[in-house]
Amino acid sequence: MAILSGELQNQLESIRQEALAELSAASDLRALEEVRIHFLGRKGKIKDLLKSLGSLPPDERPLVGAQVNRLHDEVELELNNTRINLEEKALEARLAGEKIDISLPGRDADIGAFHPVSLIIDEIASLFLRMGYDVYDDREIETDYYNFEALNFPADHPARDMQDTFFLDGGLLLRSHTSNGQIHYMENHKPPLKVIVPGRVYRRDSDPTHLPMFHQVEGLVVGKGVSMANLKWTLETMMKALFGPDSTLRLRPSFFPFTEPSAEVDMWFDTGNGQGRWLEMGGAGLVHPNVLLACQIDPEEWSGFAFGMGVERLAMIRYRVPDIRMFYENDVRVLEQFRGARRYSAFS
Ligand code: 2U9
Repeated sequence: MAILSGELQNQLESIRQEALAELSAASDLRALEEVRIHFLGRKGKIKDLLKSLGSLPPDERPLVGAQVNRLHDEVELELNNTRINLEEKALEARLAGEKIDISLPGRDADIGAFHPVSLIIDEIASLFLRMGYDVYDDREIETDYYNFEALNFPADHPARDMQDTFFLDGGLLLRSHTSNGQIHYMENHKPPLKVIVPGRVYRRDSDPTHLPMFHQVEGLVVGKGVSMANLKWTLETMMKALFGPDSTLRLRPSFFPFTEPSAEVDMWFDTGNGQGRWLEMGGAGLVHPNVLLACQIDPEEWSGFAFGMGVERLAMIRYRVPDIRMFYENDVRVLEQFRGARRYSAFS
C-alpha cells in the first residue's frame, strides 16, 4: 500500500487548519458562505486537490483521494455546525429586537361617535317607550293623500305649492312632515293608541336656521276623553326629561289644518342667574275630527292629541350648537365632541 508523501500530508493539514480557522472567525452567515466557497466550492481549495489527483501515480490515487474526501467531510461537518450556531445567534438577535413590552398601556381604538340628532331621537324614543308608546318609522317617499289630504290640508294650502314641497315623478313627493306615519299607523291600529314617529322630512328651504332636510319627532295619542291637559302634561314631562326639572312650557294659540284647537309650544330656557327666555319648541293640538274620520275612527267616540318638533332644534338647545348647518358639515372636530355622550337604548 502506498504511503502518503510528507509534503502532501503537510498540504492537507495546512488546508485543514486554514479552514477551521476561517470557520471559527466567520461572524455571520454571509462570511460563512464565503468560507464554504473558498474551500468546498467548485473552484475551492479542496476541489482543486481532488482535481490534482489525476497527476499522481495511479497507485497513490485511492489513498490520497480518501484523505482528501475525509478532509472535505470534516470541513463540511464543521461548516454545518458553525451554520447552526450562527443561525441560532441570528434568531436570538432578531427576537431580542422584536421584544414586546406587554406592560405598555394599549392604544385606544378610534370608535367614532353617535350623531347628536341620533342621540336626541334615541333619548326621546326611550322616554316614550317607557310611557307605553310605539315608535314607528315610515316611508319618506309619499303620495299626496298621506302627506296632505288625509291630514285635512285644503287643496289650495301653500304647503302643497311647488315652492315648499319637493315633488317627484308619478304623483309622489318627499314627505314634508312625519305625519304621514301616523295616518299609516291609524290605518293599521285601532284606538286606543299611542305612537311617536321620528324621521327625516324635506322642505324647499335653506338658510341659517332652515335646511332642505331635517328631522322631526311627532307624537299621537288617541283614546277616550283625551284632552289638551293630557297634551300639556306629556310635553312638559318630555321637556323636563330633556332639559331638566326647571323647564316649563307655555302654549300659544295657533292654526294647523290637522289639529283643532292648535297651539305653538314654547319652553322656558333657563340661562342662569335667574335669567332665561322663551324658545319655540314646536306645535301641537287636538287631532282634527276630519283626520280621525279619514282613518275610520269615530270622532264622537274618540279624541286625540298630536305634537310635532324639529329634532335639530332640540339638539341645538341641548348641546348648545349655534348653527344648524354644523349638524351636516360632518366636521370631525364637532362630531367627536359627542363621543362621551350618553346613548339611550330602547330599554334604558
Ligand atoms: C296626525 C294628526 C296631527 C302633528 C303636529 C305640529 C303641530 C307642528 C312643527 C313643529 C316644528 C313642524 O318641525 S316643525 O317645523 N309641527 O307644529 N305638528 S301638530 O300633528 C298631527 C300629526 C299627525 C295624524
